[in-house]
Amino acid sequence: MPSWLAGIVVLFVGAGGCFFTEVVNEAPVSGIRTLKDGPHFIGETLSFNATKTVDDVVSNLSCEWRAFTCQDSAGTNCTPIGEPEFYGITGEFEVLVESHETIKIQLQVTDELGATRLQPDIVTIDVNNRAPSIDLEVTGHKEPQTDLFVLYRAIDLVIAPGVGGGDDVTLDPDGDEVTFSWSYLAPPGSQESARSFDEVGEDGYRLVPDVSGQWTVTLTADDGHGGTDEITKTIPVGVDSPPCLQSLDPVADTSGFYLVESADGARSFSVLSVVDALDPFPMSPGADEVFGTSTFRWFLKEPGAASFTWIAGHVAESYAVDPLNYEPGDLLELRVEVQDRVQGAERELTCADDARACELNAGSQCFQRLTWGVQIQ
Ligand SMILES: [Ca+2]
Ligand SMILES: [Ca+2]
Ligand SMILES: [Ca+2]
Repeated sequence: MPSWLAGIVVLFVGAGGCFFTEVVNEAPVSGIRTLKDGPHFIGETLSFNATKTVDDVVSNLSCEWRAFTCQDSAGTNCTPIGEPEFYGITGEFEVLVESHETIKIQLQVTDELGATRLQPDIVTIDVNNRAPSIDLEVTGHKEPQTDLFVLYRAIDLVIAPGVGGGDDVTLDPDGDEVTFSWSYLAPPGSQESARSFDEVGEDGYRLVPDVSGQWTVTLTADDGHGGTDEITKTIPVGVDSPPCLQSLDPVADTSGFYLVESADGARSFSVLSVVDALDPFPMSPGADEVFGTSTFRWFLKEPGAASFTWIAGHVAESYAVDPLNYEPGDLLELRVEVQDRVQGAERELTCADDARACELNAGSQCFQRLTWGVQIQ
C-alpha cells in the first residue's frame, strides 16, 4: 500500500456494539489560480496560489511549487527556475519573468499524512513580446528663411527612443537586442558618386545631399522576436541662400567717396567677412570637407569711364588702389561682388551697372555687391 493510503482507524459506535474499519486517505484535490490575467511580459512578477483545494480529512496541506522555463507553449523541453518552494495552502508563489520562454508552473499538494496526487497541477504561461519603439532625430544646418536643410551640408540621423514608452523609455520594452536597417531615397537627379550616406558611430547615419528636393530616410528595428518598428523621415533639402557681404574695410558708403592720399601710398579695400551657409569667408575653423569659401570678383570704374571693367583673374578678398596711378582729384569706383558655389542664372545679379549696392533678394539687407567711391587726393 502506498504511503498516502496509510489507513486511518476510525471507531464507529453502533447499536450492536463497537467495530473498526479502515478509511482510505484520499489525496487532496487542488488547482492553480493565476492572480493576474495576461498578457504577461518580461519583467513582470507572476503570482499564483492554490485553489479548489479540498481534502477528505481536515489536515495541514503542504504546497510544493516549482517553476520552469519551456521552449514551447506545450510546456515541454523545460528547465527548472530555482529550487522548489513550499508554502501552506494560503501561500502565494511568485516567479519573475526574465525571458521570452513559456513559463510552466507546477503545484503538488500533500496532506499531512503524505497523500498526494500522482499528477501535479500544471499551468503554462506564454510570455508576450512587445515591439521596439523607435524615432529618428534629424539635425543639420537649416536656412532660416526657408527652413530647408542646405544642399551639400551634412545631415545627421540618430536613432532615438520612440514615444509611448512612459518614463522608462527604451528602444525595446523587453530589453531585447534590437537590430536596425537603414535605407534612403534620393530625389531625381541625385548621383551616387556625389551624395553620401554613411554610418556614423553605432546609432546613426550621415547624409550629404547632392540635389535639392525631398529626401527620405527609413529606419526599421527588429527585436528578433517578431517585434518590429519602422520610421520614415522626410528631409526637405534646398539650395542655400546667397552669400552676404558682412564686413568691409573701409565701410563701403553707397554715395560718398573714400579719400586716398597720394602721400600715403596704396590703400587696400577689403572684404573682412561673408556670411553663408556653405561658403562663409573666412572659412570656419573645423569646417567639414563640403565647405568651400566664397569667391570674389572685382570691378573698377576708371576716372571718366562710362562703365565698370572686370579685373580678370583677381579673386583675392582685397584690392589695392595705388594713388600714383591717378591724378589728384580723380574719382573712381571699386566694386566687389561675392559668389557662393551655387552658380547659374538664379544667382546672376541683375542690378543696374551704376547701382553701388545690389542684393539678389530685394530688401534682405544681404548684399552681394558693394562699391567704394574713391577720390584721389
Ligand atoms: Ca487526505
Ligand atoms: Ca521585444
Ligand atoms: Ca550660399
